[in-house]
Amino acid sequence: MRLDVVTIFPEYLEPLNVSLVGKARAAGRLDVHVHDLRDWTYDRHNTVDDTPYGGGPGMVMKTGPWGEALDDALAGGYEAGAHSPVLVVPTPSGRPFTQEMAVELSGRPWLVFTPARYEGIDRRVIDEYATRMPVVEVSIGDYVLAGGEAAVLVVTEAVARLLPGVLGNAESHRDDSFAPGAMADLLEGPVYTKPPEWRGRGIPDVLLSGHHGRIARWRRDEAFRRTALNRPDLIERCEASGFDKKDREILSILGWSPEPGGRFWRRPEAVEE
Ligand code: 6GU
Repeated sequence: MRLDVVTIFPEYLEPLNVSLVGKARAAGRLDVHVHDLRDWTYDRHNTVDDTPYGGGPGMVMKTGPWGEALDDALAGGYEAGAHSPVLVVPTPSGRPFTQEMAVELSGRPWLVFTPARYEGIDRRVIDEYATRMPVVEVSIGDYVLAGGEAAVLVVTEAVARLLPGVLGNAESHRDDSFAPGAMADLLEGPVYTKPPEWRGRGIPDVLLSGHHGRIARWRRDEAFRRTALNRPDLIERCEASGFDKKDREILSILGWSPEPGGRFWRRPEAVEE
């Protein structure tokens, strides 16, 4: 997979050299090209922004540098044999970034990121490239960052770990929270490793029992516990028909009841943890 990132803070993307993403690059699975937007400015101050038409606070990133930077980055990619780019535009006004989007993007050969600062990029730039390639505007959550670079790191890490051969073990993301299938729609429960006792704290007996059936059930119960506590919305949106008898038992203990519509709702008298 090829990645191009155009930014006014290339050094913000340094973490792409580290850890899993860095290894994916070293292994030749990821080909990353970071471009400094200011390389496409020609005035003494390397201006990339200007005041917004219609007035209002802040500054807007100018068409000129973005257009030339993207044209050159795209030309460079095509010359190197890349094809079928997707333009990924980080913005708090974008579609919420999900594991499903990460899976989709991980199947594409070429992602081009346009992290912006200030109030964002002149809309004509996005509209122009949308005539040439798919564009996805993504938000990584309901808060406002000072710029899109951190979002590029987030999206890249989520995508890179899904690339064949990067995580080493195809099983490793089958049980991911939010992965389609298996533990679908539940958060993962707690995990433990050696030593068996630490500061007077032991390991849940079941995990030392060697009884795979009971261990799987315990893990699923813990997943329900954590999901009910931290993400009740995930349980509310589940089809109750996907729950077995033991699932219903743990949900009842946690204060959830089946409702006629085929979902679960939380009884108001249920107390936290
Ligand atoms: Cl992608 N960019 C910015 N600036 N803020 C955000 C965001 C992106 N996602 C959530 N907040």
